[in-house]
Amino acid sequence: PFITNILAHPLFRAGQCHTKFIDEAPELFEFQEGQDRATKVLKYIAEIQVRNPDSQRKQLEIPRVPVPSRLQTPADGLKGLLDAQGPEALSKWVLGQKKLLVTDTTMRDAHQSLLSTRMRTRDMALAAPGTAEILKDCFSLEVWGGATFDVAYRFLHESPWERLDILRQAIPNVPFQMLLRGANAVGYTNYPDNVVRAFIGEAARCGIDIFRVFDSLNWVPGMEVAMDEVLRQGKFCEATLCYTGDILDPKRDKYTLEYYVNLAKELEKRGAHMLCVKDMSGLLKPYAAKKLISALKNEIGIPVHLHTHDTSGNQIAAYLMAAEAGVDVVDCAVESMASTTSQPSLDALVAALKGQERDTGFDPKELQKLSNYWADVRLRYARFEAGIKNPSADIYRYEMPGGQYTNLKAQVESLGLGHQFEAVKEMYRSVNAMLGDIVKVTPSSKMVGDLAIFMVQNELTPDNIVEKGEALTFPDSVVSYFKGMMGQPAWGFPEDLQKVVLKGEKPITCRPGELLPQVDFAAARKEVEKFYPDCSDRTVVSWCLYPKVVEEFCRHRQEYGYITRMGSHVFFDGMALGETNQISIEDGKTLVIKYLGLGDLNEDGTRNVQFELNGMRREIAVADPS
Ligand code: 3PY
Ligand code: ZN
Repeated sequence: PFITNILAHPLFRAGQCHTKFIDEAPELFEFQEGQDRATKVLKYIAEIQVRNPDSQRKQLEIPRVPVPSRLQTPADGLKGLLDAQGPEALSKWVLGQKKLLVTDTTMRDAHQSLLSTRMRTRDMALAAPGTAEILKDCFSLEVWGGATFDVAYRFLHESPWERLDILRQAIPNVPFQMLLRGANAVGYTNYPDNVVRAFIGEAARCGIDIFRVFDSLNWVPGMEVAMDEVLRQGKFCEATLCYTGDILDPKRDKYTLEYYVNLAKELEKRGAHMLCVKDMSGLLKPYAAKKLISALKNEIGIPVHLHTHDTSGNQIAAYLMAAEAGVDVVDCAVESMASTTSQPSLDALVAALKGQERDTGFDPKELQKLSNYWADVRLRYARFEAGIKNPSADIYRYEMPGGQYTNLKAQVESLGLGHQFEAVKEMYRSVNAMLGDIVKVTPSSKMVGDLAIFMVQNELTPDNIVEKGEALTFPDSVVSYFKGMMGQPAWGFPEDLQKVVLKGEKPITCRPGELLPQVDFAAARKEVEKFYPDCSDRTVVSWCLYPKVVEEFCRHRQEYGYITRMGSHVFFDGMALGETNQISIEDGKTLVIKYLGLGDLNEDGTRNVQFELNGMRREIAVADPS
């Protein structure tokens, strides 16, 4: 291969090789393996090139805003305290603080809610050193969990575990937080207990410090195993009550102040180090926040962490009210990734509290650097924006989680029902009423959305669904809900509808984990090794959660190589004519790729795509779909 490389080298072919030729051309030593890896990456780009004509391609990467740098060793943050003294000590420390503490959600919920979860690890990694410095005083950074786990594999062709490794290494000083859907882990259905435990164990080993555990119906048994495992791992357990309804509205008599206080007490009793009030739809109005947080601070002894989405535009006000009522921590995002369906702006909160009793202590000028960086990154993800440009107080009517509010339109459009979007939103509301007013958050919110779409598609109404539904097969999520596989709603199921959906199948009333057979991990590993030899334990756990998605990810990696560090404009759009890019495929190994153009169509339907790879011309033939 060495001789082949010499013969193919442009300097050799141009007769320009002198005595130092070999020293100055390290690419001569790239033998088969390196060539193969480079070819895979070229193939990935070539396939994008043939799908989109060159004339439509955006030009070179938008100039990147310089990434804020950090000092050699990042300044101390709370991670040191947590590691040295444990979760109880952190919980106590929080209670002793006067300032309002903050969790930054930019790398998880903010892009999940604004950009369909599509933020790539590369763009986070570039922000990480600056984040370690500028956000060193955060209570935590929410960087993992929720929908980011499967979307990383499914759409970004990257490993969520590697993302965690990279961020952990760059940000060793601030606690990392993840969102865990209780028995649904990071999926949409309950998993066997040993899978939930194995997943938490791996996440803890890979760097998650704080686990925010919730159940999509506020059903405590649905959180039981996850909470127990977090505690067993010696990690910080943030148990969650999901807020729905309106405690200020006397006509909403299910989700009352008493309901929430009782739930909070139960979670405290079960060993939580902190309580999260998860206002996933942004329904906690400012005066309700004051009332709820005051009551919780009076009734429980653990700190209270408030999470919300600013869909209505009211939520900085809600945070200020909550701060007055003594809330300990609130969730915010860097301002260029904040507001509307995302979290309230960190920059705005910092300014609002400057010089006040609960001053957060952040430096607005430093925060601006991060905001500039994320504003620039966000431009690259414009295609994933839902076009929500203004606050929407109609969220109080629809009660939809931030991410779902952003995504539902695209989901409805993809089914050819775009013209019925308003009808689907109204139906979402009717479905909630028909089900007896349930908590709506992943996965119960997805089920309500699926059922609303299904009802619009099939011209069903709450009045005729029991009669007309006999002849219909309901969506999987709806069947799973009525079977009890998402847990038990506090006020039960509507029985007549349950019968129609289940068509003779018997629902369960116990924890699904009690019935699901435990997974045999050795057997699971054998299955994964059929398509991915020498896989890690964490890949096996991922496969137990998402078998098809993980198999496809592994196959994609075998076919297209390691593309996690490729620039996002190349990853999504390919390269402009004449553009040169450096793409790292491992530490110390960078490919220099120049795109030269498309060649003619071959007889077999493939088209040659022309590149220069590390100075040498390369043509890659890929199927041309046109
Ligand atoms: C998730 O479960 O992904 C959520 O963000 C719910 O709010
Ligand atoms: Zn959220």
